[in-house]
Amino acid sequence: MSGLLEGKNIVVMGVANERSIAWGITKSLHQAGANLIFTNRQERSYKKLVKLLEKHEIEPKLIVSCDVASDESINEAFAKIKDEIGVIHGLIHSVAFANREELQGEYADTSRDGFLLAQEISAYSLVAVTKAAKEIMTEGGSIVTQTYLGAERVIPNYNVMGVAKASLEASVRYLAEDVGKYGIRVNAISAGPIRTLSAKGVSGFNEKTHLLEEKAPLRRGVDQDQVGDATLFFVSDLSRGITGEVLHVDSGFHIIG
Ligand code: NDP
Ligand code: N5H
Repeated sequence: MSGLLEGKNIVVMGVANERSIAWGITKSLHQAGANLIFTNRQERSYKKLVKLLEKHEIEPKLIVSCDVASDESINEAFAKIKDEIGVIHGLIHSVAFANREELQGEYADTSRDGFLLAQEISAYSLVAVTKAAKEIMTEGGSIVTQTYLGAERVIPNYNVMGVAKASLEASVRYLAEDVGKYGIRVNAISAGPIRTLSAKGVSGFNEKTHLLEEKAPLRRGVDQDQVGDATLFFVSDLSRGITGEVLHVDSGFHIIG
């Protein structure tokens, strides 16, 4: 796979630590020869990222701060990427947030603010970054986001995030139509449960991983590296005929009734 992304500039959003899905993606893209640009929200994530890159001897092209809750922050981040890098060829969106107390109990109890927050950070953010990224994807490109089965089915506790992911998946289709004429593709990976910082402490996570090991066709869980390689496929020209798609990387769990 080495050389598949040689000379391509790819922006990766959402590395919080070594367990992040975005870190699995980073390793796959790096092995394929990509030049990597990173964005973080929290200082803590920035520090973790710098250490991880050193440990794995990956030289980042640029690391910029970006809080997707703010248009100003997104605009500043992409202006800096434009100034220092110029053209980009790919964007990895691996960002989501909902209030922890709304990821349990009844969806019907979701607050107005909690609903809007989950939509803003987990779904609208893809629209906002696509808008910014398309301006510097002048040679065509590929945008990849991360979703979960809870967008398609009612999965206990996923609640407000399930509705946000449904909105994210619909956005993938609408955005794919908009930017297709510029040679830009937009796709999503729907990963099975992976133990990350976000997943920490949320109710029902352990049962979900056991369910995959018992019921999925492949009878095993999913890891960050599998999502990384599937994302590499979407970023690379190997997937040049595919856009507006949601690809399940879940040991086949979603086909089981
Ligand atoms: P992580 O906790 O590792 O990553 C979540 C990231 O979201 C963090 O890097 C965090 O940045 C970022 N983030 C949150 N709010 C903002 C914001 N306002 N602006 C910018 N960045 C923000 O968890 P995962 O790797 O699990 O999550 C990545 C994606 O994968 C999410 O979309 C998640 O829904 C999806 N997913 C996860 C699955 C799983 O089982 N883990 C399964 C299917 C999909 P910071 O740390 O700087 O705050
Ligand atoms: C059915 C399940 C289990 C229940 C639902 C979990 C949903 C998790 C998604 C969101 C993104 C988690 C979240 O926002 C946590 C925050 O409230 C608290 N955490 C933080 O603030 C940490 C420090 C930062 C880094 O996190 C973020 N997000 O910024 C779903 C699981 C089986 C699969 C899963 C875990 C899916 C998913 O979308 O992540």
